[in-house]
Amino acid sequence: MLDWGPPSEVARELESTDSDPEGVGIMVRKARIYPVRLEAVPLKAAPILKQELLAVGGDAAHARGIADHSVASSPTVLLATWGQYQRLLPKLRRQPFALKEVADEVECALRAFVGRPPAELVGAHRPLPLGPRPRVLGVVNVTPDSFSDGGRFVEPAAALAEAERLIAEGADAVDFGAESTRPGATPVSPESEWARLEPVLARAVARLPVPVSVDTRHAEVADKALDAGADIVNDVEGLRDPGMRRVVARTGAAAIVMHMRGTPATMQQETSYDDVRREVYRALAASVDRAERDGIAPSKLVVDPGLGFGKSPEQSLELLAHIGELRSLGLPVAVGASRKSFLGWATDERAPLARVDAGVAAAVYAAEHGVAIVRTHDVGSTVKALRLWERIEAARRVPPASREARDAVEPVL
Ligand code: HH2
Repeated sequence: MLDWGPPSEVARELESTDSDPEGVGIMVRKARIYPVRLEAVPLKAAPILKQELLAVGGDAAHARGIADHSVASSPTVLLATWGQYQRLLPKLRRQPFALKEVADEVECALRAFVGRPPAELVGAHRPLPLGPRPRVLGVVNVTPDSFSDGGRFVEPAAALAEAERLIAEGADAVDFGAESTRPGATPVSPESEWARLEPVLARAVARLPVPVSVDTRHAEVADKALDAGADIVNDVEGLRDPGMRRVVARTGAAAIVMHMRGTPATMQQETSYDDVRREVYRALAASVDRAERDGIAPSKLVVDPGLGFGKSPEQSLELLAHIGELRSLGLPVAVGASRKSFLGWATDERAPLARVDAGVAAAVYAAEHGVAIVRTHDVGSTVKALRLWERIEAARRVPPASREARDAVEPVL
């Protein structure tokens, strides 16, 4: 049995048989199926799509109702190798019944498999370099009531010392928050939030050698923070407020668009989803659309599923399990699992500080699934785990010897 992952490992294994390099190149392309899900393929298009896939050696699953015309459209899962898609796409583009649009959608999904994340996230003042391992966003809560570190960093000097400690441990950026967004937290007015943040931020941007992010859902706080030198807005309300979108667009800040229904005060009454993965995906796509329409460049945006925000433990776990799917949105993905209650639920640990190991495991899982930014309180252990992950990845991605195999492991569209 062979336990291989990326195409480079497949190629080197095939090369080790002393097979002909051209043959290795061809076989590498056959070793992996790229599953693609389309949400609503029209009734007339679905059977043609299946036929065309079968003709190239792939397959497609759609609703039984397509056969007896009892549905108008169907979610469809396509199964094919890279080479099979290359033969399929030109054929679809010559067909009627919206199959050209289907081809475009498939191509966009395939891009998510092979596309590299941008080299950096350009903040309002400083860039945050991205990849090859996830960047670590260290958390400092300047609040009396945050769920895991509330009260520890209310004093500006303590907050700053914590930020410096996180950077010494390897944080690539620091996220300052001055309003707890845990379920049931008392909302804080923008004035009080800024009163907590201002003395910290002014010193932080002058002293810290990394980009500074501000965790706020209030446009006026974001505006003042960016003016004071912050680089990134981390908005748990996903840029829902047009005023927040205006601030981000005008200042050139980067923004983390997080998913949450309602507000921190109401979110736990909104945990009913038919299909949490798809609903979070669609909501994030809509938020990104709104942001782009309001003049925020895609290169400024990051998406985050908002684990624990109006989600049951099972739903948070499901979102984490499928976190890689969010890469289909074509943007870097961020995730924050550290110390959260769903980790406690999964590992039977009640105290947030007893969930550090589980948070590190979640970060490694996220890395494995292409996440670009991990938000955590526990920077030192997360960075060490991710460094090991990076070394393991590098060992899996040693390029094969022949040019043919090297070309095959980096499929292009
Ligand atoms: N989680 C929290 C706060 N902000 N931002 C993003 N992008 N993603 C998250 O998962 C996320 C977030 C909750 O953690 P914390 O800040 O420690 O708690 P509190 O809201 O109680 O201050």
